[in-house]
Amino acid sequence: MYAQMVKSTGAGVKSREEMSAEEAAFQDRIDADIKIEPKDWMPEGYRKTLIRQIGQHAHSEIVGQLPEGNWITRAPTLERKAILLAKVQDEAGHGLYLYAAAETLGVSRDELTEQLLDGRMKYSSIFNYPTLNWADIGAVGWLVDGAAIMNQVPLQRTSYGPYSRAMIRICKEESFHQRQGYDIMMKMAQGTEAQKKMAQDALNRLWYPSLMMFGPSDKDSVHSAQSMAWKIKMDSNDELRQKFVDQTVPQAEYLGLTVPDENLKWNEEKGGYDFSEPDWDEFFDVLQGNGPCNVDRMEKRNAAWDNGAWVREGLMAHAEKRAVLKTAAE
Ligand code: FAQ
Repeated sequence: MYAQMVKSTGAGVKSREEMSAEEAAFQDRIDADIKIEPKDWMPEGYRKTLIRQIGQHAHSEIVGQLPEGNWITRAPTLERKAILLAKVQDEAGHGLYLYAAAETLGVSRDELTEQLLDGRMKYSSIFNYPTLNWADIGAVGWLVDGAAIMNQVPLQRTSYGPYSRAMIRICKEESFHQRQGYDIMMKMAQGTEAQKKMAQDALNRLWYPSLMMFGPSDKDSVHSAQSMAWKIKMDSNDELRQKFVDQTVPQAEYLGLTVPDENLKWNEEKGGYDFSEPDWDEFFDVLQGNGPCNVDRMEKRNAAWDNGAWVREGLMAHAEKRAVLKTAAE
């Protein structure tokens, strides 16, 4: 029922000769790094790809509140609670900027939400994993926000103006999120033996799901070629995953924690680490709705939508009343 069953169909990238005059002019603007704005002409595929990616991204921010929201009432100190509350609120804000960016492409927030709730749209696989102990909240900030930033910093230069501008603000906030996560990990890693064990356990469980956030390996990424030609994506999935590993391994070493990968090794020649691929069968299984928390996440989102119906209806009735009064006054 809650499978994220949108089927991927990777179409080939058109050569210059195959493009219409409008498409060629559009590609020239992209190549010259001129931003595309909502009222500009754009190929239908560009519009659809943006709606899919921005919508998925917005849904990830909203569903992504659930694993951390789970710990607001159980944060170990008042200060940690206030920080976590602020972070979770930021994620809601990110969702709203992104839905607003998607709306400029002609799709409403309600339509996107309905597609999430009935399984036609995806959200990031990472949020189908549980947060079992307080160190997981540290690991989410450090690894999940860390992976999110790695992906989103280049997206500040993405070709679609409203998406690019939303990313600039989101990235600033994500940096704070990443640091608060690393700060929790520092405290845990320097704490008692039991706390250090919790930190290592969190890293063990969240390492590979974090690597999966960058998407399938390049050979299986159906959208990358076209999305990169349109500068909707700036780097390939594998390029970003490599950068994330290279940045994160020294941070784990500084914490005195061990990345759970026997094959992890510095490769002098490539100037980066060799590392084990995540289990891609598990990744695709999670996308099919079979992760540890898929059902729970979607039940919570459906309940929130249903329970909020009276607020939406009240706001609509109020807006209609105001419109009638305004017309009468004119
Ligand atoms: N999970 O051809 P590609 C965050 C799907 S924000 C689920 O490579 P693409 C903040 C993909 O949609 C995290 N599905 O696809 C936060 C496609 O299926 P479709 C979200 C995935 O789009 C932190 C199929 O696989 N960030 O965490 C995933 O070119 C803490 C084939 O894949 C963004 O969304 C996945 N991990 O590249 C919040 C960033 N990976 O649609 C709270 C923007 C792939 O054809 C707490 N998005 N798929 O049915 C992107 O950069 C891209 O969309 C990728 C995927 C890189 C995610």
